[in-house]
Amino acid sequence: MTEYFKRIGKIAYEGPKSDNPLSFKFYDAEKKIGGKTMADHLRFAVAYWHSFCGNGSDPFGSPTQIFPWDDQDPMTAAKKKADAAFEFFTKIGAGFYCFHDIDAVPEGNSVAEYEKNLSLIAGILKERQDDTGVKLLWNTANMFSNPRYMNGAATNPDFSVLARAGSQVKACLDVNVMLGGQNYVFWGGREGYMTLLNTRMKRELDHLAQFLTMARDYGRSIGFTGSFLIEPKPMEPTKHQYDFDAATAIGFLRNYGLDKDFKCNIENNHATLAGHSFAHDLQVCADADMLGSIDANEGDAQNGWDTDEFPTNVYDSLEAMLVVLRMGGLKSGGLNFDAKLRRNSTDQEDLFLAHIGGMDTFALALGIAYDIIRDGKLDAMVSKRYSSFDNGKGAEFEDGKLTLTDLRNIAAAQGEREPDRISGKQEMIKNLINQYIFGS
Ligand code: XLS
Ligand code: NI
Ligand code: NI
Repeated sequence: MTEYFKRIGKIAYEGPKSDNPLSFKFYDAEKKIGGKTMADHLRFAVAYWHSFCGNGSDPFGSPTQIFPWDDQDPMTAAKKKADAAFEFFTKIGAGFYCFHDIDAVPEGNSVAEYEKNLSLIAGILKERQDDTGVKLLWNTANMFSNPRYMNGAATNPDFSVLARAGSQVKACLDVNVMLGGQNYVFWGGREGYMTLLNTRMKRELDHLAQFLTMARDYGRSIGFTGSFLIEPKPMEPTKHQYDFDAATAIGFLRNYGLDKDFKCNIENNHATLAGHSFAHDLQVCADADMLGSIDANEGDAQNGWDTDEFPTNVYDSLEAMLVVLRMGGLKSGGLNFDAKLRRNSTDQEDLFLAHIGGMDTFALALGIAYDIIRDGKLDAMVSKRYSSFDNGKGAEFEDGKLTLTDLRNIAAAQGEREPDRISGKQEMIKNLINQYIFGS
């Protein structure tokens, strides 16, 4: 088989003192943290689209990347790309991957041709999965790039476009089951509106829910047992997207009775675009038992769009891992790098360096988060803040045993005495976190 990443071998753990840029400094796949290997905690997944399709073009310039698997014939290119992808997954040591239908195959000129292309390449992906042990974390249908989706897919005001979207989801679910996919994702890039003046919002949301219900029913009927995942994002490309943030998506799913089968796939840079932190959206999901998986990337503080950079921010990743560990781990989700190389990162090794950086960052974050939780100092400080609800009248309030009049009487019994001012200890807590990060 052709080797595409020629001068690069399997990336090994060499420790923090290594001078070799093509080695892990912190990610030691088999090292156990709290009885579980780092690989099992972190469940890294490579994104087919950014890694093997992202050609570096932007609104101001043409492609900058040269892919050795490119070919005049699109199906030959798709086959070579699949081989290159699995070579990469194996060399970087990621246990999972994710893809959109049209990342992997040419769309063709009809539904029938699309289905044929998809099932042919899926057969190759299955063979490579079996050869390498790499698994499918999730797949999805790209229902945003083709011009037919310019007014939306499941929320398109034209039924024939909605039906076409349905044909893609059906084929993608078939492929998912065939590949043993653990989740199935919906990211609604065009499910929203550009102006309310031409939009019936309620009707579009009803359609979206109906469409998702049909996908759920079809998936379950062919043996898909994993989670369906909604990936919230507030905007871009559409001005306003219906899955604005985690809280909005969860409310929508509950409203339409979809919350038993659907969870969220949370992306760092989407949460920040919605005006939240990454940890905020993760915590909203964890509290609702709706955190399915994570698109791990980071944005740029100066930019108002989805820059999809590889994560190197240990602090953000640490806050994310605190949420993940406290909810008992990622379960069947994973950490997918929905992150791309910069336009001017054009050396072949750059794709490796980017993933190494992201994996090392989350490995560091995992270790620190584990220590913080095990030591219990932070938790003790936070628990103390709420201790007035642990017994006495506070506990009666939590148990629903008090009335508003009771609250009045309890407050009145204090006479002129104001409640104590109790410090939130934010400075102490942040200093403590820095001690964990930099103190060892
Ligand atoms: C775009 C999204 C996309 C999804 C998959 O902003 O993050 O890449 O993850 O369609
Ligand atoms: Ni994104
Ligand atoms: Ni994403």
